[in-house]
Amino acid sequence: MEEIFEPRGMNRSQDRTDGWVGGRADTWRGHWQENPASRAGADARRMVEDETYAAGVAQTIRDRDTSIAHAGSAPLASAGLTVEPLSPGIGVIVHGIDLASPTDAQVAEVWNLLMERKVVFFRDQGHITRDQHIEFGKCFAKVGLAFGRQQALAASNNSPDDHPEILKLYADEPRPFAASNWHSDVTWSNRPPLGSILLSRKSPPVGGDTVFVDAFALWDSLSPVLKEFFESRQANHGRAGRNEVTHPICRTHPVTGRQALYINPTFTNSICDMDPAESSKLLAQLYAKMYSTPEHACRFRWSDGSVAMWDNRSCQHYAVGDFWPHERKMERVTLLEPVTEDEVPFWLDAEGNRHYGELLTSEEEISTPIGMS
Ligand SMILES: O=C(O)CCC(=O)C(=O)O
Ligand SMILES: [Fe+2]
Repeated sequence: MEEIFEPRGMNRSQDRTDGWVGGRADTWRGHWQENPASRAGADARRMVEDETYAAGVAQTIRDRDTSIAHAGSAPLASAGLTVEPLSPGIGVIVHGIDLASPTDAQVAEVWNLLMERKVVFFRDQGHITRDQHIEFGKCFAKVGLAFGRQQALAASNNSPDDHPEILKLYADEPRPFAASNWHSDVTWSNRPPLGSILLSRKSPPVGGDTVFVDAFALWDSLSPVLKEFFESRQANHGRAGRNEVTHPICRTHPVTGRQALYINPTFTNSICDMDPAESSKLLAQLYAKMYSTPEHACRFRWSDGSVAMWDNRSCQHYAVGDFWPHERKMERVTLLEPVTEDEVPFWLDAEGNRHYGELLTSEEEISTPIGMS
């Protein structure tokens, strides 16, 4: 694997034996250039060699950050919204909206921000009812069941009887629970949801933050060799009690056309058509890199009534499990892809052809409940 996964080698001379290869596991010696490059969608190698090109990228980023820092564009302002970015690349808090009665202009701006920032947040929305939570979701897409297309639930997070669209994620002293593992939602399904809108009904006094990582940046910061190796390749995803499904490792976003790294340690079992031991080793190395790059992440501190709305196709998330024994009560509405062909993740090749994982064979597979696992 060494030839495609090239460690940075910072500590090579120290003869380390723990497998750690530098400040963080890396795939490319030019890593120090990768963040500006990925934020601007730029070619990091060219930035090293071509000063004019690098200056142009710098100016693009300067302009973008200035507009983010100054609360955005004229359309945002005319919709009555202001924004507060959580990090340069991902996450923004949107102020000036009441989720119980958003205007059309606000819905349009929130959608644009979601595409650009991958996750948007709102504060002080604890007054909205479950019906209003669902209605807000319907402003953007079809609202699914608790797991999108899949409706069955684990005992710990049953939907309220009268609201099958709401996924309850409740935790307290006798019922510890946190989704403290990196994932994109429901990749064990053939048709993972577009995104989710998560509302805090009760937040712990401290702890229980949620961290989001930019999956476009994760893809962009792979070495060219690794990118070529992964384009057109699939990975197996699964969950106990279900058949495995396959998804492209490089996923093209159906709206922005950008490419995202679409594997996660929670549901991805292996890389297709690879020796299992080699696949495990490569995935472990990738995860070490993906989740040790704070530059690609943002962290959200919850309070009662806070809301996170994320694009499941362009980011992953992790609920920090440090709040026990406090109560933490979250309710989620799950958004479905609006177009049937977009419901199955795909990779778009240079000729414009879409490559899907294994397509569904029957309607039944979509709605078959998962076991209580
Ligand atoms: O509890 C959280 O912060 C996130 C839970 C989660 O993973 C989800 O709602 O998909
Ligand atoms: Fe999740």
